[in-house]
Amino acid sequence: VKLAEDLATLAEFSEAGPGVTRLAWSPPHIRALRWLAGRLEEAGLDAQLDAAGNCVGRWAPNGAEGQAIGLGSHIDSVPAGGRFDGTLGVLGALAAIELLRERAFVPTTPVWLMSFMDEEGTRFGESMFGSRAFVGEDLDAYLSLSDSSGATVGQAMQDAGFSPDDVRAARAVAGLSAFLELHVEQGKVLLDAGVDIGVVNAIVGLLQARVVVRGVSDHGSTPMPGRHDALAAAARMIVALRDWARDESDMTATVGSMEAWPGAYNTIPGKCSFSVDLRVPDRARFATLRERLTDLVAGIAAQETVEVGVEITDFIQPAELDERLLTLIERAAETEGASHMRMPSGAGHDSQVLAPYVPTAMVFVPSAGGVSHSPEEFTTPAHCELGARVLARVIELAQGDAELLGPDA
Ligand code: HGY
Ligand code: MN
Ligand code: MN
Repeated sequence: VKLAEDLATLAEFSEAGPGVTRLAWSPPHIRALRWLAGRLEEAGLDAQLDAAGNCVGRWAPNGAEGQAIGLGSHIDSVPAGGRFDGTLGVLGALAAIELLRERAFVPTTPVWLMSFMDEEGTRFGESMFGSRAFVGEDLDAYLSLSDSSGATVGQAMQDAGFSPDDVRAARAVAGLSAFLELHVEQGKVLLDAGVDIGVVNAIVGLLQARVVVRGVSDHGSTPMPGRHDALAAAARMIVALRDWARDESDMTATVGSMEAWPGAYNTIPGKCSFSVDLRVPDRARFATLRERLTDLVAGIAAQETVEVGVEITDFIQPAELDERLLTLIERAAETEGASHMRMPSGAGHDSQVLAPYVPTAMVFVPSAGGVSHSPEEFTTPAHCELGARVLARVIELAQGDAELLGPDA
């Protein structure tokens, strides 16, 4: 299979600068999607870009019909990201299909391969646009989000030749009997355990927010008592969020960006805003995050005599993944002689959008050093190929599982 070559080719579609920068709807991303569609056609799939900018390939050899087994992930990246996050799930799925074709394996049901638009959400502040369109979520509000240049999602779509009015046409999840996503782990669990394959049984819930603190701008010589310092208050909130997550065993809290106004060295900031990314694996605690975040920042705001507002920008439920598929993945790994272990995903994925609509599971392969969202991101060619081989085995095994393949298999 040409997986290593395809990964290298795809990595070339990027803005200039370190790592891979292929943001949603950007010219490098659209060029990459068009290259991908061509590559899927070359592999014998019927490929097109749907109304939400998803690249969807359909493999239905010998007129295979009924609900399809879906494979896929995303090929948009974070700024200065790596060359494996998302792309391995898309190109590994392609390699799996090419492996099956080499073995003259003919599935009784179709196999679809999706590359979902804007999984990362870093350009417009909300993630998983393409997979949300694929399951039929209402994206009207999403279309009016804007990026740092002021361009809205709708305008970015039009610039790329897509119509925001057609997004609903991308709904196609009913065509799937199962969905599988191969992904680099983006952590060190497999590395530390010396295990080749992660059988992902749960995905964390993601709460993302923007916190705005308002104080009073004033001269840097203002006496300390009686200041209303928005930046100092925000700093306390950020450390309190970190300490909260530290005190919980499996929670993460990340503040990735912050701005202060007016931003002069000799002026007390009257306004400060920062991003918040909170994650827990279980629904019960996920349901409490919004209120606990609001209480935490309100308490500090009161002590600091400033005002605070919290805007939730992303709220994606944790997902429990499908037991039957997990068992198939374990058997597939064993067929390939690979060690495997069950584990949750600390990163968010399109799979958690699909999981409420169709049996879904994920396969992890190790990340070197656990590093991701960085030009240093790396997974060995052997692990990349193993991931593809495991997907191919799951497709073979699933064919025998009439129950899994849906009623009309
Ligand atoms: O943020 C995440 O976990 C994913 O990489 N979008
Ligand atoms: Mn990512
Ligand atoms: Mn990803």
